[in-house]
Amino acid sequence: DAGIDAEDLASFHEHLNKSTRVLALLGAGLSASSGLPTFRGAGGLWRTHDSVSLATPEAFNTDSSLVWQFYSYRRHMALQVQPNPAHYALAKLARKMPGFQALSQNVDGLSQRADHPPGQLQLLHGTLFEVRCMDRGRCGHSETNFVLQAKQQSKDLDISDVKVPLASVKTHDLPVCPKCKQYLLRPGVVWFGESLPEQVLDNVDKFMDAGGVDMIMVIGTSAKVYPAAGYIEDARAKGARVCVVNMDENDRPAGGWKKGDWFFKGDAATLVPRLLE
Ligand code: BJW
Repeated sequence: DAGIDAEDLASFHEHLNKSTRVLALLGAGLSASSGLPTFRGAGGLWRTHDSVSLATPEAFNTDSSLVWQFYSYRRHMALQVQPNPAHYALAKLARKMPGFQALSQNVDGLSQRADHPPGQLQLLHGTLFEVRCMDRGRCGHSETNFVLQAKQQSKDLDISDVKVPLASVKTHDLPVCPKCKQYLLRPGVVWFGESLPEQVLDNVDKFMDAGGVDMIMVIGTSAKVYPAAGYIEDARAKGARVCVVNMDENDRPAGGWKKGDWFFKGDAATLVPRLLE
């Protein structure tokens, strides 16, 4: 049985069955088998651009047209694909265990579409399907929006392919805030150097302060981005055992492996439902 050692699986199940307070830190690898690319490693390039370098306020300020086309493409792709069995298994665990919280770094909306209870899903890095005014301080407009695209962008072209020419979208054709009618709209995601949503940070802090943590599952994330990755150590400090599900054994938690950790190597979409069945 690829990726699953029978003894590890048995000891994981035994521990899960005794657990009442469980966290899952989710990353792009969870949605990989749905067909969405990850950030780092193979597939982390969008055209010639490193996806991580487009996810910054500096990139937006320098080339808002390029960054809007990147996000329009990602919004479109995320709506095209379907949640996979891992999203559904996590949603099911949430319904069964009130003390389960998923801390998702993903912005693709797939956990929501798998009916993960919203109160048990903390969107650490926001969502592609909220857009908000660049003028956060004064205007502050934000809205849920599934249809907005950068103008002139054809949905039928695969603009992630560098051979497909990128339309030249002028800044004045980019989506403008409908409230102040002055500043551009931007995707409601968290870029490097920006704070995570305050309410989300509060929710996680409250969970951590409410008692011990039995286990943290670390699923499909390189665990390199903070503060998200720091929740692994925070959970350990609360007594949690760590279970990593990843294609790559080198993507281990900062601080390395500890006694009692589990590592299940392989595709999250296959492994997570087996672990949670
Ligand atoms: C599979 C699989 C399959 C593949 N099955 N597995 C402390 C120390 C050092 C730096 C900092 C620090 N605290 C803060 C910072 C600065 C910075 C940071 O962390 N930098 C580090 C990179 C060094 N953090 C921030 O700026 C954060 N803000 C903040 O802290 O504010 C306060 C502050 C500011 C400045 C200084 C100090 C404090 C904000 C971070 C925002 C991250 N935003 C992004 C973009 C979101 C929008 C968008 O989607 O475009 O979030 S970056 C990108 O990385 C995205 C992801 O959510 C995030 C994590 O990536 P993830 O999910 O782990 O993906 P990958 O690709 O890295 O990994 C995929 C994994 O899946 C791999 O392991 C594969 O093997 C695996 N895999 N297929 C299972 N089928």
